[in-house]
Amino acid sequence: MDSGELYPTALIACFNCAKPQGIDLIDPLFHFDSTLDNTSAGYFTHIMMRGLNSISIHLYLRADPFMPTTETKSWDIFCRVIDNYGDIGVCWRLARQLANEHHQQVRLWVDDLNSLIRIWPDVQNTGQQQCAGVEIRHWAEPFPAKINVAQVIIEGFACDIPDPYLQEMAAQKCAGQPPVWINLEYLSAEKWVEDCHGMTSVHPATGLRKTFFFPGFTPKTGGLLRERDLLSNRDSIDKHLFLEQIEVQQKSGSLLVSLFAYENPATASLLSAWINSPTPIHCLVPNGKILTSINQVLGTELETGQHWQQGNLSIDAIPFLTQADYDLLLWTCDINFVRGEDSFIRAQWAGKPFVWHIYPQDEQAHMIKMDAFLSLFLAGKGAEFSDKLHRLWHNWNEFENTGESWEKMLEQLPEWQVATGDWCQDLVQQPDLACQLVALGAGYAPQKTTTEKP
Ligand code: TRH
Repeated sequence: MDSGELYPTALIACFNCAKPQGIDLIDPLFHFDSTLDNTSAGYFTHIMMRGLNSISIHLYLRADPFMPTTETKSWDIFCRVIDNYGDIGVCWRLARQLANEHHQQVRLWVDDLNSLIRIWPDVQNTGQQQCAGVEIRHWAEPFPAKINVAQVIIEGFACDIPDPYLQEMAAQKCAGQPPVWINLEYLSAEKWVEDCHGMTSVHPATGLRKTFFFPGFTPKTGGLLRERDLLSNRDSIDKHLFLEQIEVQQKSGSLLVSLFAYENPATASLLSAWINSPTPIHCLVPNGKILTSINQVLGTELETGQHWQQGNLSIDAIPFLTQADYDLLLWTCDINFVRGEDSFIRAQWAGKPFVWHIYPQDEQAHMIKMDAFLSLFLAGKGAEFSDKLHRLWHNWNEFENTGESWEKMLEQLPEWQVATGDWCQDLVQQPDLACQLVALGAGYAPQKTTTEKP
């Protein structure tokens, strides 16, 4: 923005754009801060005006509305690993994207380095290191006192920031530079997420304001993690080369299925359907919990690198891949079984049919979440297709006869492929999660009224 000729009388900062340099020169006589929510594009607009008698409006357009900010801020992301790989999976993916795509200075605090090493083997088991553009710190007790507080702080999944750090944040606030404090929540397709996304609460002891940021599938939520080049990379993959790299020889004419799930008693009926399937099924299983279920059902001790065949089913036990290579697996396969949160999202970007094993919660809360997602995904779809998909996902998650519902769903394969492709194309229209966080960190995202923690 050229502030040399004239001070602007109006500034429109669209959702993803950086704070233009000239804005510091504006001393608004009149300040109007409004949020317009264009649901189709998912943008938000803030308007600031100065002076009323000679309003002139300049519109500064950037070519790509999703273009990230170039303003570098320091970020601290805190991650406690509850179990499995989803907590660190999401935080690590976000950290890398903020650093590499948005040129932010990112420090990731994680309490369990081994989980991170599992999905990103370049990481070392050491207290402090630099990897993939991110500074990684082992979050151990006691937490170091007098650590420099970042400008933007992400608390992964309400993990509670360590007290010494909180005190430093409070000191920053007293010095007139309060950091932006964001709690990144778990993903849910439930309707209430739209209302709670962006709500803030004031921390009683320090007076610091925290924003609750909810990922989601609609423009009124925080969106989903999606790297800028994700879909173009997906579309240019050399599947044969990838299969060669993981030492898999695809059975000709077979349906390639990746299987990532928690231990699941319904594996028995699924494997039986696959053995007797009219279409050959070639199943790729990254080392993990579901391999235990497979071994129990088959009475085998399949290990990484081993192959098994019976009837029309071939199984390859493949290594647990790096997070980046796991995407390639999803893009290569025809149908993906996924679980938790991060692999579930990645399967959607693959644009291929997928079956979700949702992370089990007390009192069947996860089934409400799963149905909320199915309602969104199946909106406008035919009754037969909807019933069959609903049944397959329920059977798989409720440990019932998944084999039968699989066979029925396979009759709908072409429709299923179109539905997942269209779903991906719709989702991609929305700003991605990292872009939205950057906007929030830069002060451009909407603030909702202060509330108690939702
Ligand atoms: O591992 P998950 O089940 O993770 C979680 C956690 O249980 C968490 O506590 C819970 O809150 C959350 O689910 C809902 O599933 P998820 O989320 O799919 O994470 C798996 C990660 O592992 C993901 O980032 C992809 C990665 N991965 C690889 O890097 N290589 C692989 O071979 C596979 C199969 C996955």
